[in-house]
Amino acid sequence: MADTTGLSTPVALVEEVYGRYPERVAVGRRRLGRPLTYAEKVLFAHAEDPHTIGLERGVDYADYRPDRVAMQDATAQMALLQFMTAGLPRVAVPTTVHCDHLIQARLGAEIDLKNALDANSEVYEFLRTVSAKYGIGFWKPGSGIIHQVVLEQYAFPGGMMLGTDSHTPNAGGLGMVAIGVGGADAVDVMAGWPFNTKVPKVVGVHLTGRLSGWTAPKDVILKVAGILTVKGGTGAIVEYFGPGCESISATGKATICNMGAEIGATCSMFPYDDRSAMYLKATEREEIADLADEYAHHLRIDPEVEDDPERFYDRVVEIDLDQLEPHLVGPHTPDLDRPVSEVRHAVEKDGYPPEISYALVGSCTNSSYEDIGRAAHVARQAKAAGLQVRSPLLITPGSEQVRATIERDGLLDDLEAIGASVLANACGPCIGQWKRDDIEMGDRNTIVSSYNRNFPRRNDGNAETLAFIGSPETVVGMALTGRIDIDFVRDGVPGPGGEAVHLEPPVADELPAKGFDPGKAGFQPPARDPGAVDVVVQPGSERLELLDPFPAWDGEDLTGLRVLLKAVGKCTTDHISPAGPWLRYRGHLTNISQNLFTGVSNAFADGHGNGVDVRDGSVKPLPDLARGYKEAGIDWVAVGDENYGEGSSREHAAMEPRYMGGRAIIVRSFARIHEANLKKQGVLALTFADPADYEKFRAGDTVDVVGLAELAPGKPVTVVVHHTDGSSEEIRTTHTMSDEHIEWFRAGSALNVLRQQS
Ligand code: MIC
Ligand code: SF4
Repeated sequence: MADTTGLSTPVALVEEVYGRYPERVAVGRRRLGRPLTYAEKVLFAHAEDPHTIGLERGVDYADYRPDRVAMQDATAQMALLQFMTAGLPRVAVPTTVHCDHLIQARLGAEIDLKNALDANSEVYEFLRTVSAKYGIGFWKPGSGIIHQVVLEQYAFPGGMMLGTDSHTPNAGGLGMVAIGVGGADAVDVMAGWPFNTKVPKVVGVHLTGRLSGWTAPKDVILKVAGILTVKGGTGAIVEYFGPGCESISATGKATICNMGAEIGATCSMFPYDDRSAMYLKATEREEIADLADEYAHHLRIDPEVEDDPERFYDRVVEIDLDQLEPHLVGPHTPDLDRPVSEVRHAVEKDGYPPEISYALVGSCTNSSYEDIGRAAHVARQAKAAGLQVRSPLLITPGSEQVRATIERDGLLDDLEAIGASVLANACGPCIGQWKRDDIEMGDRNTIVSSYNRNFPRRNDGNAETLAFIGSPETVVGMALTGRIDIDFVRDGVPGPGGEAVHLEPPVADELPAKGFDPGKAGFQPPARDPGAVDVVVQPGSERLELLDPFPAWDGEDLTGLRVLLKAVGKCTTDHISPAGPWLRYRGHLTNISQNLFTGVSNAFADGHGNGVDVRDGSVKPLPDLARGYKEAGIDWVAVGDENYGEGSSREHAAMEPRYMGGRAIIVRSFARIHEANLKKQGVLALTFADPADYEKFRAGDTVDVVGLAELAPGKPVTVVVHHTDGSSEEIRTTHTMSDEHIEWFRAGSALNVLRQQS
């Protein structure tokens, strides 16, 4: 066990997993009576029991045994606070913690990292000591963004992992089923329990042609997002197949899988191929590549599926890479896509400010050696033509290894030579950890990034910043023109004397010819003597707080609940529990609850984050209103629209409502991770049987949720809405609770059940 939390996934573990494939795949084919998709093979190989596991996609719940868990610092705090209360001596599966989210971008890599170390020392020390004590590998601040580090060190074809971050599917670039979850799901697996989830549907994306020219892997997922929309992947694994796959590098595939989070997919994945083998070798995992070669026929779809995909996938999307153009999506949602060549029409039609105030390259999605190499190739050409960026350009390398290597190979110099600045190897502006001094709040402005999310306020806290997303080379091209409405590919970049400079399509090595330079060591293995490690949570700390169990259900129907809010339009986790400055309180439930619903637009009150106190009609910030109700012993519900809880895996968006007296969230539809998180925390996650019933909720209503003694899987739940005029209406809602989930509701939370049993 001891070596399982080292710098890579041990070959013995990979061998053990592959050893299961022949028999498990045969069982799967026999039970389903048909050939298998690649995702199904990986799932059968990781099923708790392949002989009895439910088979019906999108319907049955099933238990799986993931090979690994990874957590980033902003979610690990709450996950580990929960794990600690389970009273176990160490984690049951290889687990790592990565410090990446808490570093604020402001003045450049070195100084920002130093400031983060000062500002977050208490939290880092907590994570370091908990990791040391419980057998967890710890990656220090500055070592890189979780998903990039996982891809470089731990991901392997045909494996399965969980990560407490929605972009965990990045590891699908190496053929892994890598699923983003809330902390409580990760805690189950760390405690030795299986991961319970709905058997996913499988969407096939058939790639033909070859990527070439200015078209990048990012454009594949931007296109897919446009086709499937932010809801289209919900409950599904998106599996790429077809001859086009081999034209994409392993890190390019990771980009595509990473951003599959934006269409709500459970995860995305590519089959194992030569490009995966090259990447494994370049990252010093030759033995894993050799093993994968041996099992290669299992690490891809069955040929019959490839020949007749419509029969075996729930949906098939066709993309011809030869026809694919560079895309730009946004603002405000990642599925508003159009080719770069058409952006000028969108600017004319929708009045987006065409000048770019900032251009940003990096994030876990697009910060590989190849990404930076292609961006640097554009920069070299620009420099040769006497160009400098017309908009400030910020670069965040994905990992210390990428940073050290691009520095050694001169790629950073190329970018700096046209005016780019380099930030720390961390999330930075992608998660609102960005201190901008160039605009005032409320200033309308346009930014372009190679990131993955673009919800309002996401990057700089300003709702008037319009964020567009494209590939790294598109972002650099646009930084050179300084405008989104110039098609730099066709029309060129205005040169110093006004003439158009035509840039060649970017070309770069996908892997460093001289090998990776690991840079500064950032890994701390678990302690040899865990008993000697003290984990400190200071009483009175504003950053960390030990958790009190949520109260168990009292066996009564929930009656007289207030409607705290009715969310209008998009309600992502960034609306429910914003990040940015609030990342400071991710380990302190009481303090972070002060941000509850502050980004939501509520049908009952103007502005953002306001609600009406029905006791006196006053308008208050929603967190204050919720707290006021809580203190008065008044429980409440929240009502939401489609895809409620889209976005992040942060379980704070479920724990905060629970902690503040929210008993049920009633919506038109949920995003997967958020629904799972609500159930884990003992909140009733209810969906309108008739979506039109959303309209029935009015200001001042009270709500009863009845028949709870008979709560059962598949059985609708009745909600009674009492209006202020004395009338009432009955509404039918559905839920996806299994017997186990109902047990969590009764016990008060999943953690309470774990505590009772361990
Ligand atoms: C994000 O991109 O929103 C985050 C920050 O990485 C989150 C996790 C978090 O909120 O801590 C995610 O995507 O899961
Ligand atoms: Fe970090 Fe942004 Fe990636 Fe989330 S999406 S892990 S905040 S870089």
